[in-house]
Amino acid sequence: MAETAIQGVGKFDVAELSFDDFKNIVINDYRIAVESRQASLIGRREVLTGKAKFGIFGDGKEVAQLAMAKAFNNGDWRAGYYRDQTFMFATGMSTLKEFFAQLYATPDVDKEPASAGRQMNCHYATRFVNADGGWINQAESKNSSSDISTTGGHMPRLLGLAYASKLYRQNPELHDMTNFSINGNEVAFGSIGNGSTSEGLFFETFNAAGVLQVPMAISVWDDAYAISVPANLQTTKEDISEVLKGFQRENGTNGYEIFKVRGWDYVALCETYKRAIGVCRHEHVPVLIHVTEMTQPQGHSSSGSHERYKSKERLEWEAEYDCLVQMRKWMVETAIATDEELTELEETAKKYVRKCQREAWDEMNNPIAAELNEAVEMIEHLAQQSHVKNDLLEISESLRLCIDPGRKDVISAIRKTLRLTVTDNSGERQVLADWLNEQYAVNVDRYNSRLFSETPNSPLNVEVIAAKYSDDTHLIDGREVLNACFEANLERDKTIVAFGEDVGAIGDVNQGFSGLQNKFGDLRITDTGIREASIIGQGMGLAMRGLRPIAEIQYMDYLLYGMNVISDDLACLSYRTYGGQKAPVIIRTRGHRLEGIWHSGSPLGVILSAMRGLHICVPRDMTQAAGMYNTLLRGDEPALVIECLNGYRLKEKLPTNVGEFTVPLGKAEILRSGTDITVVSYGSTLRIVMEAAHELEKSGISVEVIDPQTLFPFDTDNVCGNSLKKTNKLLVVDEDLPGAASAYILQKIVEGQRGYYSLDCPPKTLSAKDHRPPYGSDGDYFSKPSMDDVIEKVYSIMSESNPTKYPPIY
Ligand SMILES: Cc1ncc(C[n+]2csc(CCOP(=O)(O)OP(=O)(O)O)c2C)c(N)n1
Ligand SMILES: [Mg+2]
Repeated sequence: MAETAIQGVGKFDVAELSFDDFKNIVINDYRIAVESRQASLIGRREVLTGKAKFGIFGDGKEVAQLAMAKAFNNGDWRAGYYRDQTFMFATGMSTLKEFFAQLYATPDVDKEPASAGRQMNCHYATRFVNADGGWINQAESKNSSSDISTTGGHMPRLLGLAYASKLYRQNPELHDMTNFSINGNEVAFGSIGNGSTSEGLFFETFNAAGVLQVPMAISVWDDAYAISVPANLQTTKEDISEVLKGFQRENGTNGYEIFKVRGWDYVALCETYKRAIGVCRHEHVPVLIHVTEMTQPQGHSSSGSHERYKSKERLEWEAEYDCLVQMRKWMVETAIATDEELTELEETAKKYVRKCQREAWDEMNNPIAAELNEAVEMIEHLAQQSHVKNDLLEISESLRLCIDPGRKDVISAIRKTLRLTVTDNSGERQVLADWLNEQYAVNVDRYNSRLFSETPNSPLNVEVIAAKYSDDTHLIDGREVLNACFEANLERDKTIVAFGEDVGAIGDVNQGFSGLQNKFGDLRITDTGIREASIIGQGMGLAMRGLRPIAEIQYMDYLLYGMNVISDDLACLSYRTYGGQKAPVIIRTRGHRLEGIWHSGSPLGVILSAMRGLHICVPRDMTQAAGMYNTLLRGDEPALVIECLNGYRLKEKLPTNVGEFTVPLGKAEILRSGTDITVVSYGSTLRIVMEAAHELEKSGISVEVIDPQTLFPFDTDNVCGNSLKKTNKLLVVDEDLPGAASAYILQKIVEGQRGYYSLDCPPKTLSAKDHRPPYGSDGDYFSKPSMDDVIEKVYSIMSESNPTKYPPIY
């Protein structure tokens, strides 16, 4: 049999398939599965011999994935997990060489397109953002959203990918967006392990899809274990489809179609997937395909052996019911192929996979070997005239002898050489230093780039347009400014949708979307269940498919319920795909002071640490918020906008260009000029700071108040640092915990903007207390910064530097 590459599964639904055609399709399928198995076996060996750091593979899950791939069409989407290599090969979304390139962490997007070497092995992704930042034609391609390692963490995203099909089908205005969807016919395929169905995110997503009736097909790969923990400790009745039976749709109800099939039964699997995906695609009904009796021939991962926790009987059963063994048996029994033919196929597959593995290894290592040789030569050259000749020769020799060297070995040797020769002034040393700097630049691109989209469509490139006001502008409630902004944007861009708890019928709890569902319909302004994580995932999936979602989290305190999705999935999407994927979802929420322990939150420290990869906007009022939405809706990156909870009824002027004016990100504003001290604050505390500054003026203290407006990016023009050159004193005020967001702001100004050199007294922070604020006005007064606190803090700083002029108050 000729040497072959994986070419994708054949479909059975071709009219008048002859037995020979049928045979060929089955044999080709078997070959894909065997090649996939070989990849798992060799992959594990590569880890155990130290050539790769970690391995987790899809062995034991191959046959079901052949069947799933047959049902997967152009335009469809996948959100899955680390067992899906056979599916990726069978659909042509990945190749064996790419599989090994990822195993070796090859930091080259051409060789490893899923993540450019950033993700562990078997974490898949297709690239749907072009180099210029535009979208590929998703309707013509097969699409896999980028995997994450957290089990079940991808479920909310799956919901959004499926929900996009619903919008594309049901909203006629979107029917011309044929680069993204053909009438919403696309199915979102999810895969998840049996153990991971215990996660809350699975159940939350499952319920939401049943409510929404979206074309989502979840396959549960059930191998009866989650690492070492068996099904009886994971799942009620040890059977997830049994437990979920209540979701089965019945006459006149919404719900699911639920299927159960054994993972080694090729024929039943093909039939089941055909039926299940047919219902899902045509009727837009979510389906669950519970694939049981799967195995793990090599155990969970390269980190341990399953002999430790599986009984002898279980291991014997797994050997017998290995899906490849069963498929092979069936093929021989039904005369699809002879034992000899299949043995030959297996031998060929083995050689072919080995060849792919070697090529991937060479492609990873040849550039490093070249860099290493260059480095050795340069170090030896430098050694000839160095006072530490022997030390340098030792470094070059051990570098030359390094087994399976990595870039870190090369760079580390050079850095050590430069340290040892710090007093040398030779040209050779300079050559080495220049080379190192060049390598740094290349390595920044390899290892540190693309946290954001870095495309021309970045919101940082959106044109700045000032707000305009007419002469007869009167004051209205802040929420009405937002409402007008949203209305104008919904009118302008048919891809914008907004959803969240109470966003639809009543237009959100503070009425920012009031009246807009009536005007634009419930597909664009939509109520959701109470399910923050899947609200974020819903937004993420929509944004990946070319829509512009505003996903609302009712209060900032509830953001924590969606935080895992934001942090693990959304924030690192661009980074972990080296810019190959993006999801420009705007998360809208409201926070800062109001009432009580769960309605006054301002946990910006948590947000800044967990959400790097999103723009973090903290508008001081609704006009600034509107300008930020206008900016973000014209850019292509995700963002969080935190409106001031207590600001909706404060009076503001309505700009005449309320849907057009933009507030640039990262641009701080001086709200009040002063000469004695700089106070930096954001969000709700700004009003207090402004009132305090007014009071302090009466005592002869001139306060400069700066609003950074966005915490990420932070004051890119050094407005704060420049202010310190004038005032030499700094106070940061916020209502987060002490040492949280205020510490971040201090780091940005004192270190990043070199503010330290302008200070003539220690910089200070004024934050809330360590605990959450108790209910009621007195609770607020005694736990969050009040005007009295700001005045006295500013005064104390002034007093510290001039006690005669500013004697202590009390
Ligand atoms: C949120 C989270 N918790 C724990 C883990 C560690 N972990 C990785 S795989 C795994 C078991 C998953 O079992 P299952 O869902 O049955 O999938 P299988 O590996 O058996 O296919 C665990 C606990 C993780 N990656 N993410
Ligand atoms: Mg399992």
